Amino acid sequence: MTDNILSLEAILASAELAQSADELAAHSDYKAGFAAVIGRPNVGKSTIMNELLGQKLSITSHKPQTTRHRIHGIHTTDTHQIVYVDTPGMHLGGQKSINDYMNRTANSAFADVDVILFVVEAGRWSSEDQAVAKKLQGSPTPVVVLVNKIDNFKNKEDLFPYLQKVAANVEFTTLIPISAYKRNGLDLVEKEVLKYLPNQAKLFPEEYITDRSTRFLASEIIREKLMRSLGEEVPYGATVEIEQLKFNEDQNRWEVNALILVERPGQKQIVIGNKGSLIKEMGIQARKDLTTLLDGRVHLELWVKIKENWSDDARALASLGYDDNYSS
Ligand SMILES: Nc1nc2c(ncn2[C@@H]2O[C@H](COP(=O)(O)OP(=O)(O)OP(=O)(O)O)[C@@H](O)[C@H]2O)c(=O)[nH]1
Ligand SMILES: [Mg+2]
Repeated sequence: MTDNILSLEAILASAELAQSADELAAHSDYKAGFAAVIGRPNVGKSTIMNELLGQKLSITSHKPQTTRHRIHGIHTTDTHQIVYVDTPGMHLGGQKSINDYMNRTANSAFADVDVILFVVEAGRWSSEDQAVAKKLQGSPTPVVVLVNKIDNFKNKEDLFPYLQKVAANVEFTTLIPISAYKRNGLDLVEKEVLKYLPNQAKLFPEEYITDRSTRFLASEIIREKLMRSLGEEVPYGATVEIEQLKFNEDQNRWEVNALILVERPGQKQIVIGNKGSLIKEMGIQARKDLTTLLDGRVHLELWVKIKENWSDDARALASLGYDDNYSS
């Protein structure tokens, strides 16, 4: 017996095992996993993810179909790591390749997550919400419904008929009314998500906030300014490609060259604006956010080019980063 204890001590004294024993202890109640944020366009998915992360990662605008790619937002604490998966809004209209890409991307985000956050907009239930609800029927993954934008209801009791309608149409485990704007209910969301995460070690190093590259985030910042500044039609025909992103030691600044691709000459003119006024304004806005992203001075050059029909051409899409198997 004494012999056994001694040999156990000897084994634990070996550096390798002692370390793994430590690790085991540290991870035994650590939780980590994925929470997909899904729903139709414009319900506030990206705003919610940003607020849950406590920082702006995913771009937002009042126009539907702002998010075009899947993007991970990683929230790490001493006790858990939640990887939120922001997704493009699932939509019914739009027959172009880019619409297929966006819907496919959103659909594939359901797979292999620990919990689904289905976002709807307080007071609005459309055929697109219904289509998402239908997809979730019989889901083996738990579904939490987030009824967002409750700040639009002064009298919260007026919400009840809507909540009942949602309850009649969606199979869910929990429904949480929230306002991303006012940060109401977000702590409840995090608590709810944690219920479904398995005990396991971190999935990403703790300093990671996303799985996406700086280049990708830079192009998204510029695209956000297009979504926010342009009228109804044009932003859907526009995409952004970063041609150069490098730090210039001599000038002590980042140099970012980006191409805004549009589909028609008329769109190019709109993006440029009267005597270049619109592109200049968008550049000022984008540079501000890029300065935060890159944590340094930024020199930004924007160019507009026509690439006909890029949004309905599968090969052009893939070459522009609309790729199902993106690597960064
Ligand atoms: N009143 C109100 N508006 C909100 C709230 N959350 C988001 N919004 C607004 O709703 C609009 C859409 O927000 P997004 O976060 O871009 O929505 P989304 O679901 O990611 O949209 P897509 O990317 O197009 O699918 C923006 O104008 C937001 O400012 C909220 O809690 N209250
Ligand atoms: Mg979005």
